[in-house]
Amino acid sequence: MKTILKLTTFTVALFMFSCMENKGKEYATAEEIPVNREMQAELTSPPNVPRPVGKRKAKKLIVNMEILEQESEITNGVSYVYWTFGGTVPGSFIRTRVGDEVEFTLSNHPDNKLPHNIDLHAVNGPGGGAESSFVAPGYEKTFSFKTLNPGLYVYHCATAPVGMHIANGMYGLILVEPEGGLPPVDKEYYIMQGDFYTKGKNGERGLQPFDMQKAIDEDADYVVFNGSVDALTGDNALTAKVGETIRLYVGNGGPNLVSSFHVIGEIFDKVHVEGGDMINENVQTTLIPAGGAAIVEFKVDVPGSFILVDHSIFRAFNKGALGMLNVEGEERKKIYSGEIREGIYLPEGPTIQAMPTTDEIVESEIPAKNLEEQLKFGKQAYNQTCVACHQAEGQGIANAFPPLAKSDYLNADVNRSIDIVLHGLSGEITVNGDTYNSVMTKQMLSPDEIANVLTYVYNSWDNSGAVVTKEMVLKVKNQK
Ligand code: HEC
Ligand SMILES: [Cu+2]
Repeated sequence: MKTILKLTTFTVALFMFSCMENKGKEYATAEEIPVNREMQAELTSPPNVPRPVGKRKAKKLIVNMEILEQESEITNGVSYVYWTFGGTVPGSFIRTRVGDEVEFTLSNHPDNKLPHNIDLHAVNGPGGGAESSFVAPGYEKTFSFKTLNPGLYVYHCATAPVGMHIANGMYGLILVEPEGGLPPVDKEYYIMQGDFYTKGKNGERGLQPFDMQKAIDEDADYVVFNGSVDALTGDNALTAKVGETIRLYVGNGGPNLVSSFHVIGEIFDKVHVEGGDMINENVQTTLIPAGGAAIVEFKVDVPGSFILVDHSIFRAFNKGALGMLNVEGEERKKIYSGEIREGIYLPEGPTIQAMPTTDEIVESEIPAKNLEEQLKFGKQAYNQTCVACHQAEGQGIANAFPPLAKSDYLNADVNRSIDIVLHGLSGEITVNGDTYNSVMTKQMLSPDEIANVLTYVYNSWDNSGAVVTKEMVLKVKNQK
């Protein structure tokens, strides 16, 4: 009796074991994975991604991609003719699984001027599909491929001059999920960096044509996420809630620059290095080659604004490679305290500290056209430079930074205010009855920007409504 029981247990265990063995090794190679039925692929515009593949079986996946050449803004007042896969830069996100048979149709809109094609790095075949997909305006081409390798892959146009087609925005990502799918997360987003080369300098207004020489010299005017400077800021910022897990599919279209992708205030719990199987953990900055990708994952632990950058940092703050992830939820002081105390620290004594002169600052390339624009640019400048001390509503901080809101000192003398922003201020002053004896360093702004920021200040928070022009700033500047 005892022996029989033992024997049965053994057989059951053996049976289960062989089943498990089978599950993982159902097919020796991805090529052997059969497909049954077909389905239309869901394509999405950045920063969105299609629904996860999960446990679905391999299928014949129909992808219809349309090429559109269209003009839109790269930043405020500057437009560019983008060449796109699906009407966006980067192009539509394609989500597949290993073993899918992708039937890809590339159509070139009749209004387009040029022939194009597509090279998908997820393809095993000549040109990644480029040779079979070369298509003139008003035509479409179909080819098919089987996804053999899981991973996150770049696709791009490969029509000569290849660099120009990529520089104009012809790139995107295709994800090939492994058998069984990727582990679930709370939020997924699609981000792709690209460098742009325009005839005019960064910020120069109007329709800017592509500049071949700058592209050859790798001298980018714009380095951006998702095709334009504001694609991931302000109302377009990514969002999440405290405690959520985030997965970012990050690609780099190039054409030239390598991205040092970093999220300020976060650590990547996991990085699928170069979009492949290797997972690195606890990463601060991950390199994403031109024509490459990475999957980064992290949990957001505290609320706040987390800034996505290319940590080649002038690209972030001067060329546009900056995005935002806004996280809402309860503070968690144990993880991050916020500011605990503040004091004034003046190691060099109460004199104005040495800073580069305003003459060394390049003129702002974007003079405001009218008062409305002056206020808009002025607000931007205020939030970049003045807000740290004078605070968001100009209320200042008691005993340290005088208020700009309803300030009698400010409203009494416009030229004096210009002088303060140009050259800094130290010594005792009285603002609205309170005395301050501190130091404001000279501000690193061009005459245009000083005019804008002061006009914004004078037209906010119950101030006098004075308008400051560049000429007024230059007059004060040249008096000294
Ligand atoms: C690093 C901190 C800091 C920054 C940044 C800063 N200020 Fe000030 N500001 C001060 C301090 C401190 C004083 C008072 C100096 C004193 O006590 O002599 C002051 C005084 C002033 C005053 C005169 C007093 C008043 O309240 O009316 C004006 C006007 C002013 N700042 C404008 C600006 C503007 C505009 C900007 C941005 C372009 C700016 N400040 C950026 C610290 C700063
Ligand atoms: Cu093209």
